[in-house]
Amino acid sequence: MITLSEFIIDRQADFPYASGDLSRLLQDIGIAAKIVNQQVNKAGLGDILGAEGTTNVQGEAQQKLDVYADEVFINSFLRGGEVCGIGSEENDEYVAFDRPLSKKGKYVVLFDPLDGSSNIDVNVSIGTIFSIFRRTSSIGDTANINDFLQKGDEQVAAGYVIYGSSTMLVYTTGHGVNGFTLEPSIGEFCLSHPNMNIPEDGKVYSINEGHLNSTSKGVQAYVEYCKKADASTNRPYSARYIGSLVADFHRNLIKGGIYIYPSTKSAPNGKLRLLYECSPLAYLVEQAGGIASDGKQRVMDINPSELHERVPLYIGSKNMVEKALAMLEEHDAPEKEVEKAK
Ligand code: P6P
Repeated sequence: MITLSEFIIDRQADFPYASGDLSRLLQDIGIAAKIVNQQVNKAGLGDILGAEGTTNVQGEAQQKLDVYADEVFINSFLRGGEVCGIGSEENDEYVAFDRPLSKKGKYVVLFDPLDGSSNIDVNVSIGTIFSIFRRTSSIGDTANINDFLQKGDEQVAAGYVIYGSSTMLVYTTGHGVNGFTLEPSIGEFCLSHPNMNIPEDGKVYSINEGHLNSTSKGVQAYVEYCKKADASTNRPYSARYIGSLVADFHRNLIKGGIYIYPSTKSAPNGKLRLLYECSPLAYLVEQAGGIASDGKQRVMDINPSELHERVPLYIGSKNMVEKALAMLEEHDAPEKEVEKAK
């Protein structure tokens, strides 16, 4: 049984110039995840349920567990010293740490402390998503916005924690994807899913069909394609939509599938945030052999312009995402829009 800490140290050799800072940062994330897991596991018991009575920058009611998870991860990064600043769904602005030790930190972390938090009160799996960049500002200076507005290709590590029937931490540092399951009896994440690869095909499509009438013709055509019987292409697919991105992504990573959060009339850029949801999951899925697109371009190619920027997301099995993108191209091409305008 290999623990997360042992694995991280072993893999440090993948980076000849590694000083151990990234290794320590990844271990800090593992510790924070165990602390959050403690509370998630008993959310129904304490008074930690229910909204904190505040709203985040997205205007979404903040659940107490959201705020708690945000604080746990921030404190872990502050204590570790490897991080000079953070961006989080629960904080309107980025936070530049002003401790002298933190100003020497080489990395910034963007994270969604508890994605899918509306599911907390109904006991559905939720997750933490994180993305790690090397800072672009000088070591010793105070972090600035440019440290955070980096495109996905610049990530040095990315991953998620899923608090589900078991608690898992899945991450990549650019050398494949590995999954660790929390062994409660020893309080350690143990390697359970080495070298994860997403099947090129799957039988599951994940999209909120309640929004379908406000999506493009291409999205509607792809969903109809998913439902049409054709044994030669494994269809009809099964619809699975948990309302928790990490849970839908994790299932599709293991079994194959596609997750779509498209542009809609009310949300032209979709709902999901580029920097701490789409970009880290795009890094993971590409490392696992899959594809992540905003419908027009590779998610990892997008140059962010603001911290909480939203983008549409098509992510999962290579052949399924390629088919979806082809149907967007066929039905939503700009010249089609010109025809409509006539
Ligand atoms: P909708 C949760 O709020 C989240 O960010 C993702 O975890 C989830 O997949 C999606 O939004 C659900 O959004 O609009 O379908 O309820």
